[in-house]
Amino acid sequence: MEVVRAEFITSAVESNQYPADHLPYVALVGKSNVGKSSMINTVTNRSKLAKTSGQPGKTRLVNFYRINNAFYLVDLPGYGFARVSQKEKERWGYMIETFLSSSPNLLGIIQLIDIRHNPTADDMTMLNWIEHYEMPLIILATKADKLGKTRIKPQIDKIRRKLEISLDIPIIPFSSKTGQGKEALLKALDSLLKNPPDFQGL
Ligand SMILES: Nc1nc2c(ncn2[C@@H]2O[C@H](COP(=O)(O)OP(=O)(O)OP(=O)(O)O)[C@@H](O)[C@H]2O)c(=O)[nH]1
Ligand SMILES: [Mg+2]
Repeated sequence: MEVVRAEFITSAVESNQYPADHLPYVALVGKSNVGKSSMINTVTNRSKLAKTSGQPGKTRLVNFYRINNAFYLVDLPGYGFARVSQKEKERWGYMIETFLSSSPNLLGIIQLIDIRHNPTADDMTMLNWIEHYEMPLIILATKADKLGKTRIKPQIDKIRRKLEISLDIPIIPFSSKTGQGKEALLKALDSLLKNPPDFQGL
């Protein structure tokens, strides 16, 4: 797939604020600061489409980006960010849960995990949820530029072991800095969109 058009459409809290055109959604989930918003900029070749920050907790709403007038990449607030109030955490949890439980056109999920770190308890909770609903999943191991080339494969193998996922779920080493993994991700998105699974949303 080539991204020829990418537009920010809207930010939402409640499901009645989501876009009304019924195009499929592919949602990005992961810890705060893992690189979700940066990934959107990288795959769309638009360095400032999604707001990013060195400080975790940048994305605070559910943001919809329409790609090629064909589907949405949905940027969700990150989980596991300790330095926000309990009230804010609950609000983010509410937005993520609302999104996941009221998106009949959710086609699949991209879960982002920092290639340098073991998956967190929150990553495991999210993965269990995704597996429970048999939701199609692509995993990106982000910030691959921060590891030497020879360390990438062993680290991917380690993450796969920790996640205990089957070999047919891809884990793509990815870097928003160098563009590594971008083609593999676009290919995985293509096959998700072209061969939508039986899964019909929740
Ligand atoms: N070296 C490197 N830095 C990255 C990469 N991706 C993201 N970053 C940096 O990591 C920081 C966080 O990136 P974001 O894209 O804002 O992360 P996020 O997951 O959207 O974070 P929240 O909105 O808080 O959930 C920024 O300083 C980015 O420049 C990458 O592939 N390589
Ligand atoms: Mg973000």
